[in-house]
Amino acid sequence: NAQKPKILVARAIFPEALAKLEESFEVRSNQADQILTPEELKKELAGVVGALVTGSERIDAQALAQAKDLKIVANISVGYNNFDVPAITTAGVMATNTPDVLTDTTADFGFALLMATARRITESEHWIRAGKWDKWSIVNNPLGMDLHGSTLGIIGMGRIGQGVAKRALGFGMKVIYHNRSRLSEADEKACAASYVSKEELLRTADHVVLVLPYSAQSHHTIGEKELALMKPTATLINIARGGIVDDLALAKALREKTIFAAGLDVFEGEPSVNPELLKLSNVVLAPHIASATEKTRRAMVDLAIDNLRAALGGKKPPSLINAEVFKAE
Ligand code: 8YV
Repeated sequence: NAQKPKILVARAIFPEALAKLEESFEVRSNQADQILTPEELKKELAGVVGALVTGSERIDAQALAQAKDLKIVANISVGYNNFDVPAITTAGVMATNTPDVLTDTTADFGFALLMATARRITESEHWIRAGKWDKWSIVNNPLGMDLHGSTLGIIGMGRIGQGVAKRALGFGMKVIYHNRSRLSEADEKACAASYVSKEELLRTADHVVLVLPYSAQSHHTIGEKELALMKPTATLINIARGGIVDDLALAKALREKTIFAAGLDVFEGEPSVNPELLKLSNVVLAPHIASATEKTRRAMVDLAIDNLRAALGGKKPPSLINAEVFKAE
């Protein structure tokens, strides 16, 4: 139907969601799921009025150069460091993300990594599979670190950080946090969390969880200097973004056991993982799956589609990032 507006779905989505979109739109879909090159992305964006994208697609002036009809770019992701927001705004395009729907699922995964890392779960499994488990032993089996009774340090205290803090209460952990701005007294109370400087957090926390957005300012928030402040018994969990941690410096700290272990869901240059990290047993690796449950990934796709439909229907998208672009019709 030539009358239907054209949209781009840059990556594979659930078939039912795609089928529903096809009722209202002429869809350029990519169920093969290969990541478009910048050149392909630029071509695909030319001539569509809306696009569903993910963190893997960089949306900047170059990508938008020929996108004369584009009204909305809807990220299927809460983090939007793949967006050059000023460039998108200059192009008069609405930008949206998917907050809230993934908060609890991602906070749960923070705890999955905390547990797996502190209690050496994946390392233990590899040990069994390698046929190394020949007897129960008091001292010669993998010994981990406790979560209960320990101090949890959270860097980045947005929705997900607060979700991690609330879970920590159930584990009997003391929670300290660092954030660009302090939480309100009521929010601090709800999380039973105390604000500290980044240095104090790194010095005193037994487990450090990173949940801050990636930006030029947060690049290498954890590098050699910061790792040196941490306790040799401490663990580091990254469910934020690759680039927040200097992975090479982290590999060195893990190798030299200046920290106990790390749990990583995100990596600098992912899906490549620094080979130095791959050599180590005291690191738990996950392929960027903190939001990956059936229910939540569907909710993220649905919210991105709600944003797209709202924008193309002249309504304000529910999670609009650049409100200045929206003009009520
Ligand atoms: C996304 C994420 O799956 O929401 C985020 O910020 O990191 C993940 O939930 C990923 O960014 C792909 O878009």
